[in-house]
Amino acid sequence: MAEVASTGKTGSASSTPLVLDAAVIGVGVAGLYQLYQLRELGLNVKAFDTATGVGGTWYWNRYPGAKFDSASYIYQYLFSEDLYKGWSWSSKFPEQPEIERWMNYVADKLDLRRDIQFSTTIKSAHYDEARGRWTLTTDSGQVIDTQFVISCTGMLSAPLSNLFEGQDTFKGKIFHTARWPREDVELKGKRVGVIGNGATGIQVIQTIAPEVGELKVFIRTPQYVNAMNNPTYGPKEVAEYHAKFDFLKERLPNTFSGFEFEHERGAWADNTPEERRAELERRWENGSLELWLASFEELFFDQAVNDEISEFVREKMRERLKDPELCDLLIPKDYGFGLHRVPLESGYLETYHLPHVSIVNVKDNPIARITPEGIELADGTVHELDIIIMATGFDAGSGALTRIDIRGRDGRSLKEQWGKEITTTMGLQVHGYPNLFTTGAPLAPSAALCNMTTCLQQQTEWITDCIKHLRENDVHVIEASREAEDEWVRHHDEIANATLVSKTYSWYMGSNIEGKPRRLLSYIGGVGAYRQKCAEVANKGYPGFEMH
Ligand code: NA7
Repeated sequence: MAEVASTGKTGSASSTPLVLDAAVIGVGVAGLYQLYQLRELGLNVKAFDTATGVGGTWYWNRYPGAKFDSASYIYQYLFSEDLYKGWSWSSKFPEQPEIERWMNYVADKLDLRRDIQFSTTIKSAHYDEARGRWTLTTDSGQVIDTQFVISCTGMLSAPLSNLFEGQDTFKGKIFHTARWPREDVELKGKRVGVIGNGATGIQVIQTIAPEVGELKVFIRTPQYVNAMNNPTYGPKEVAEYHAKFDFLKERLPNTFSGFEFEHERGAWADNTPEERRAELERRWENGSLELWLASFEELFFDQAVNDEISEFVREKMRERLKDPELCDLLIPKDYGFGLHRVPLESGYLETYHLPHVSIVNVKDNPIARITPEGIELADGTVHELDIIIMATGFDAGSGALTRIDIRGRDGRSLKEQWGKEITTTMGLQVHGYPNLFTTGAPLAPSAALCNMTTCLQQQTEWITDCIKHLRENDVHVIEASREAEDEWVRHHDEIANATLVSKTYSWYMGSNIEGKPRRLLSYIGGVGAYRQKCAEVANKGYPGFEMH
């Protein structure tokens, strides 16, 4: 095992490199568990994170109203019953501070902090083919020499925070939701503008509306929503879900979406209209992502079925919105339910009944720039504001990796490559980048259509098993072959292109960023099916991966 030459954060590029077996980038859900597993395996491993604390997504997304859309009791690690049962949630969908506390609990319980270097951004990662090792450089010039790199950088961690001309001229304050400050932001009585009404915008809007003086919501694309049912949990409920530990451990990795629920009614055509309606009502009433991810599979690929379910949701939204003008602005017409990420909400629609809340429709009259006073639209109208909240989303999937200067064999650049076409092998490796493993990456099930903890546990476990295999067989380098990658991309595309999701504008397809190559970023063949395919590769000794 390699020696650790330097454990501290060092200040200059010329200092002795920190020599590791494995470097984990990011200490969110994936990174914490990956660090733990590789340490258990006996590797000399360290994790690095830009943040000052653990949590990843749950460290950065501390905006007002940030909370789970996955049930808390399935958003946990299932490898340790002790770890699972040592934590109790206060509700089904708790808020960010509680989630961040949970991640700190995990880090402490597994004694992970001694191997985490915080306040450290990995700026570059270059592969040296002769040595079969990577050289990483941090923002402070520290150099890390490591055999393996495992990116646990998250699917949604590169915020689109610099979108508009003139942002730096604004006299008030601008915040992107994923960079919300740790200290309190005074919103009381302020004129606030929110740009974006995705899952994030909706949580912000419904939370801050009662507090602010005036709220203008800049909407380009309306969203289907599903009302959240968020019961609180006391000792009785906690005991009930703790008792399901074995069931959940078995169930979650094998469902379509990594959630507890599953499509149960069979084919749409095999149900009578009454049965379909009853199923939709039942899933709707559950107030979770069930209606979307576990009603009828045809929702994702059969236009007629999607039309009918979309109309069901529109009807529900109309009942609550009442006002025809609001219905026109807030109910989607030109794409189907479930083809974007479906946000859960609590009183979001009713927010627009408040007299100080209004919608600025920026579909045909887009935001042109930010001025010192506020937001200026294409027609010259200026909306004067004190605070602008950008709930404008992320460079999803690829952005977390392309912002690092990653160079593989022959100096090839991942950023340049993915600027032309985004490909991976099962979302776990990229051909041309030996000994680099990726989690939450494109072409694997991830945030879009998966309970993240389910998928990230499975991916990090696969990587750990793979590294164990390499060590046991005295193999130093592993790289996905060109053929294996092509084959995976073909399989991924075949499933993706048969869905309606791939025909719809959204970040799922990379369409929220001009010039980003289009491809469904998440594998949509199902979490259970993906897990089986990954297990098959491992069980057969990693065919399609070149080793030496
Ligand atoms: P999303 O879902 O990407 O939403 C971003 C929102 O910002 C969306 O409503 C966009 O409208 C809007 N947006 C982005 N750029 C602009 C401009 N230039 N003008 C007007 N509106 C704009 O990000 P979220 O953070 O809400 O959610 C990301 C994921 O996090 C979510 O799916 C969950 O998995 C958790 P558009 O739809 O592009 O017209």
